[in-house]
Amino acid sequence: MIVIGELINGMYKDVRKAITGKEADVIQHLAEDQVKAGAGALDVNTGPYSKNPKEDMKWLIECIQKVTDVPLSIDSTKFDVIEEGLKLAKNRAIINSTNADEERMSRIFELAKRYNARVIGLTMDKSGVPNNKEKRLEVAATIVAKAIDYGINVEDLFLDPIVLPVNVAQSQGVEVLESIREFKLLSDPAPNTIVGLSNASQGAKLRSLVNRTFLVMAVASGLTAAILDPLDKELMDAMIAAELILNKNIYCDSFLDAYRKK
Ligand code: THG
Repeated sequence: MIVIGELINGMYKDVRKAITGKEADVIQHLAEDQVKAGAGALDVNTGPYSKNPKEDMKWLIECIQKVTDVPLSIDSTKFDVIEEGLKLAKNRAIINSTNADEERMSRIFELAKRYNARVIGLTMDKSGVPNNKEKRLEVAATIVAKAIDYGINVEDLFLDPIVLPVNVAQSQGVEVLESIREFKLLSDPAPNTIVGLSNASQGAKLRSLVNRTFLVMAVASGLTAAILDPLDKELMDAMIAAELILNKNIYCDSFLDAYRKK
């Protein structure tokens, strides 16, 4: 599993405050702590309130890269913000994200080619997020075909079925899990699959429990990457144990420590 730490996001109050006040140490601690906890990449999102997202993206990436070289997932809807991130990223970046809109796919896949980046493809189009797995699969197939047209390797593509909050869209959990299973059949080699895990528990009371149960079920469905909170130790333990049960790691009594020392 590729774990992408979600905590450097202007959606969080402390991050928003750090961006406004240029408190580099806050961002750097978040970067270091997430990597120490097992994140193999970091999502970077200036948040919905940023007045100058391009400048804020630059500042965030410069802060982060002073303390770690892990790949960055450049999380923005704006092309100029994404390109700014791609220019600055030292390591092979992940563009987060395109959707199935023709115009957006063209521009994002061109950027991915130019900067040798990987790409997350959200399975949504102009009519929004599908409410069943059939439609998600249809949209995913469109993204895979377009990526191949642009010469992107499918191994560098991450299909995201879009997790919705369980408290308002309870029927969508099973559609997402079945989508993960079926996206893998779209090409050989299979595309990666990814979820923004914490979406599942937004507005719910027992957030951590909902997140880790969803993650285990998604891992069992073949999920290969997740944007999540790596500082949630029980969540990471559950993920490691799920991969153990799926025979991805050799059992020993101290399997949690052994995984973390990898
Ligand atoms: N897919 C992809 N990228 C994504 C998402 C996705 N990026 C953003 C998001 N979804 C994943 N990241 C988060 C980060 C935080 C939260 C949820 C998803 C979150 N934040 C608290 C909340 O809204 O309740 C903020 C609380 C606070 O202010 O402290 O839950 O799906 N490709």
